[in-house]
Amino acid sequence: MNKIERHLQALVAAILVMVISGCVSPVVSEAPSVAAAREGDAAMEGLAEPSGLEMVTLVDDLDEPWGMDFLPNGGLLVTEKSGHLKLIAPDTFAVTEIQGVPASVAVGQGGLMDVLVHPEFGKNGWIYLSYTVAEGDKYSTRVSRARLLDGALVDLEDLFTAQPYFKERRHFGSRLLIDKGYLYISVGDRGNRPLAQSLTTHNGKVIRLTEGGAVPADNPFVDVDDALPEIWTFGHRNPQGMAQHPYNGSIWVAEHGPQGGDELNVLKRGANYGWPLVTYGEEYGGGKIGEGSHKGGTEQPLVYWVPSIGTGNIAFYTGDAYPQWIDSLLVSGLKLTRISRLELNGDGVGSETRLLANLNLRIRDVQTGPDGLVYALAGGSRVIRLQVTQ
Ligand SMILES: [Ca+2]
Repeated sequence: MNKIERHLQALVAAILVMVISGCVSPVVSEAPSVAAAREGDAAMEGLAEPSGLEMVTLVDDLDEPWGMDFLPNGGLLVTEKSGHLKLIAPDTFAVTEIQGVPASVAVGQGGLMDVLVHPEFGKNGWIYLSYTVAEGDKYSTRVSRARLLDGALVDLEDLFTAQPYFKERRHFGSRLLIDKGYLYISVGDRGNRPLAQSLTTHNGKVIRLTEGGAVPADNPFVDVDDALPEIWTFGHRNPQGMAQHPYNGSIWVAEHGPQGGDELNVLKRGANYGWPLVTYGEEYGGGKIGEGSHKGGTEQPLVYWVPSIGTGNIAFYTGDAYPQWIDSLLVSGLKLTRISRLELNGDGVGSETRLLANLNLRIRDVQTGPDGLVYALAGGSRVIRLQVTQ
């Protein structure tokens, strides 16, 4: 081999090393970080004892993630409030952006909010989104669906826009749920409290439509003059959590209350949940709201929190990855930075424990993955997973 050949051989080897190392560079730049998580009695002062739980951070560079849902293949769709829909791959946790997402506006508490994968996604490909839209300097909540195909949304259909639009930039609600072909949408009071008691607007309501966006003929107010026929329940403040009971099929809603007034409610057709006439809370900084805690014709919450935990989304846990949690409701806490675990007791709940209270992360959404593990959106940027270490 002459000198030129040796140089060529060295050059080829160097290029090969560069190409190979380029090809195998990891998709995830940092190993997932792990922190000890603790679980303890909800009423206890200070931190609980170590509980054999750990919190693994799978992704930590999202921009205010708000909602998430799993695809049948284990991929996780996550919304960012700024208007982006991300797909997190199973196993590698590589993040890609879904194309064709409808335009939303990120103002105050609004933006791109919930994402829901249709229960029969494998047959129809539908994804549902809730998001804030603007008309001049006023805002509302819209729900659309589209089919997810090759990393993009196609066949976009607008199903619902809450009426009317308001300048206020808070209390959008916006959780989505499908049950037996019906789509449920939670809408907040938008800061206009008295309208939660009016059947002529969508403020402070849970909406029920067919999954294609039509008004079902058996909705409770379809025959009431001036009432909006989409309304299923009313008297809600800012319902940001919704999940279906695994055994009796009822729909439970977590409602972000005023100071000391977060609620967990069980939806009943046509019922009034009381806001702002009835609440266990008070104005931020003190001051009475409404008429007290009870009133004829209004539903009592199943659970209320004093002080408020700042409820986000909720999820029933029926998996077996954490033996002590079988048959629990998990409630995200934004203000008290925890997941509250309520043991199911018949159609109600029993004792409450708190998870992750030692980690100081705001929890926006919580879901059970197809692997039976609990996932959450935490700290304004992370997807985390809870794992048992022992
Ligand atoms: Ca209430």
